[in-house]
Amino acid sequence: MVANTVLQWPRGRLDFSGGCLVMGILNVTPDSFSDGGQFLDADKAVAHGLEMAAQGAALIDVGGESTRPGSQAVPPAEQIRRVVPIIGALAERIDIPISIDTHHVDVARAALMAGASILNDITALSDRQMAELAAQQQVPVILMHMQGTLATMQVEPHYEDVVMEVRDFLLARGERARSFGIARERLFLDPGIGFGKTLQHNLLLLRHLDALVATGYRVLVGPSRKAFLGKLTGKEKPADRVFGTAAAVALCAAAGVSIVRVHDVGEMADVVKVTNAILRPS
Ligand code: PMM
Repeated sequence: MVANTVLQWPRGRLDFSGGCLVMGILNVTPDSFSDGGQFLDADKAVAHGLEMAAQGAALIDVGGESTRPGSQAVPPAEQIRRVVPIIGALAERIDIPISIDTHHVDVARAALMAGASILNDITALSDRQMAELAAQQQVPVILMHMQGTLATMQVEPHYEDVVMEVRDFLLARGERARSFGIARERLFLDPGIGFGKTLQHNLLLLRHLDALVATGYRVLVGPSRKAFLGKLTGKEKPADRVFGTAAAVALCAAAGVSIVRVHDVGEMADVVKVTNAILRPS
């Protein structure tokens, strides 16, 4: 089991010995479902990244394309234009790792050159060039499950057994990544909350995170402000879903998840601190 150890790679380090860590989300997009448009201005984006680092983020995830259901694809050149200056400015000023949220190899390469050191790929290395890049650059990779494509994923998602199907898909992608030479300890499995899932599917995946944790891979989960929380609480505005997010984050930390991907870093850093302390009395 690697989950509770220190992960070290040539350009970064993450210490999981105290339990779950917080990843802060920095979407440099006009249309992300919860924070779209807020951080398109480069200065504001960098300031927000610095703020999240100060609030306790262990890493920052930068993305230049919205992944909301049915969203417009953003050409790689435009994604690069959005994210590279921000990654460069942040990498100069913070010493926590920066991940790039993209499934385009050109964006990934440009981001790694600018100072990112983790790949967050919602297509779980579907493009073999991404796998080759990750292996060559020796960076950790987040492998996320999605049913269908961004355009189709929320059109009647269907599973016989969502927990086992998501686990088996991620295990197969983990094996595939390893066949490219990416070390097991550098891979994170992510069930992809909201990506081709109904409310019930999301709840089942969160209820049975042990099935993913038991694989021995580290696990990352992104429940933050998502629509399933709105359905449960009646909160229509994503920014009003902070307490709902907190419930999911506490349960993720308790289930042995290594990283939670969140918007509200200050609040979730507290949630994780308390949960970790209850689980691991010193
Ligand atoms: N969710 C979103 C975007 N990227 N990446 C990973 N690994 N896991 C997620 O759950 C995930 C992701 C969509 O949420 P956002 O628009 O708030 O970033």
